[in-house]
Amino acid sequence: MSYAQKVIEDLKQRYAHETVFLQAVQEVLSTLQPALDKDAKYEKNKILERIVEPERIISFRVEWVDDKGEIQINRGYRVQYNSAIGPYKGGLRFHPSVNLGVLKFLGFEQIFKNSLTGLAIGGAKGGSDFDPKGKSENEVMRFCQAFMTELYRHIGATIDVPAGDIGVGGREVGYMYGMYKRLTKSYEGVLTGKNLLFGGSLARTEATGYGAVYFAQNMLEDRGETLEGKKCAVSGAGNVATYCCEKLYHVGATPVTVSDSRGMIHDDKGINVEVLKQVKEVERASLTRYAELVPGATYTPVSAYPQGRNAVWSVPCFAAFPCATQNELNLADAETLLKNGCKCVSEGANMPSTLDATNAFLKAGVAYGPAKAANAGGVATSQLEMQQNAGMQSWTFETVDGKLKDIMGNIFRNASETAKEFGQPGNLVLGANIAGFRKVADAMIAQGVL
Ligand code: NDP
Ligand code: 2IT
Repeated sequence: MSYAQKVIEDLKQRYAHETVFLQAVQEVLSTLQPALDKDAKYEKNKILERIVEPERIISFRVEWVDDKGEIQINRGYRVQYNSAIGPYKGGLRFHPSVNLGVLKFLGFEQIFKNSLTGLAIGGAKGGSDFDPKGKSENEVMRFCQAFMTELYRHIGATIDVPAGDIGVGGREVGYMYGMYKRLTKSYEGVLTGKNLLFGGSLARTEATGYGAVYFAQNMLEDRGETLEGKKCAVSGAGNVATYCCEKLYHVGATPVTVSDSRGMIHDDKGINVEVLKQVKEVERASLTRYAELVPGATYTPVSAYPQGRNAVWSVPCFAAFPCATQNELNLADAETLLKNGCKCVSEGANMPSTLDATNAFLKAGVAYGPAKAANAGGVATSQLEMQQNAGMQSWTFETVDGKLKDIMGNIFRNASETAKEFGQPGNLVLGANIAGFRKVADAMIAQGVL
């Protein structure tokens, strides 16, 4: 059994119930063996056994009082996974499905993603099983404040810098920032994705979605293709999906779908981004509202999806941008996309494709940008926000967007060249994993056994 396989088997015993965590580890470790074979130092230093264990897990109770005066209890977490190359960095997710296994998967991915950005940021993730849906503005504020009354002890501008993820956007970051400041007296860049009024960066809101499109452009350019004039399928209707759609128009492509947890919108004329923003960012409504506002757009509820399948991926497209959540694209979806002529997949969400779907894309040889490379623009721009905060500066939109574009190009080239180095040109899964891993592993070795 290979070194990587031994570590995977051991983890399966220890964390049998953390299925998405095991999936993420398997996805990374199963591609690392060529790098491990090339240099014995990784096994000798037990890097895999060390890198799969978080440096620290903080788990806490969050109590708050709802509008009816009833006491509510949620669970809060921060997984400080790896600080070899910089302060812990990664988002906070508020969603009822959050548990430690989900956050370990996200934190583990974040280590390699952050390394790939080329910036000095370690890997972390956190969040809560709090469900922001259906909560009043005051309830969201009280929850965010209660969450921060514990989290503040563990974070800081040079220690650990959280940001948004599913269920956490500018509003939540603002409430958490306010409470951090009140508790610590410190006005510092402790969170990213902040409002522009108190240290936020221009282009951070747009960065993940824009970055996923820049990544697709890099992959396609390398193959002599372009997004111009092409139909694209986008899933999700949140931060990443919205700005992915916006950027697709900028580059001359047409996004024809968006989706949320209740259903999908399909419109061959193209998704109306202004209406989408109104429905999701302002009204915080379901996509049925979008269908009311845009004549000609069709709404398909989740209950009408084909068994176990996501209807978004049955819409013929040249490029697919999964921007909702993990495991939203399975093998059958991948086969449908390929059958319909899909030539490019750029992952805005974290681990949206199942392992067999990923392998189907690789086997078909289409341009496939795995999440940790394709969606790294969000966290990279968070680090640009940290740079601006540390230097007490605010850069223009064009400056930040220009840096984002350069970073996405560098990530593509790094992953692509690493894939070639290991004899698998075009396999950006292997390329991104090995490139991200080597930097962190080498830093860990240089810092000794801690
Ligand atoms: P948002 O909360 O803004 O939006 C999430 C979207 O995905 C919503 O439309 C939501 O629908 C949908 N969704 C969530 N869970 C499910 C589910 N189980 N099934 C179907 N749809 C679902 O989050 P983001 O846009 O920020 O995040 C989307 C993805 O991108 C996540 O995987 C996140 O980890 C990843 N990501 C985010 C980054 C960022 O900067 N924000 C950076 C890098 C990656 P509904 O509203 O109905 O719940
Ligand atoms: O998954 C991710 O990279 C994010 N949610 C963004 C993290 C960040 O710190 O900006």
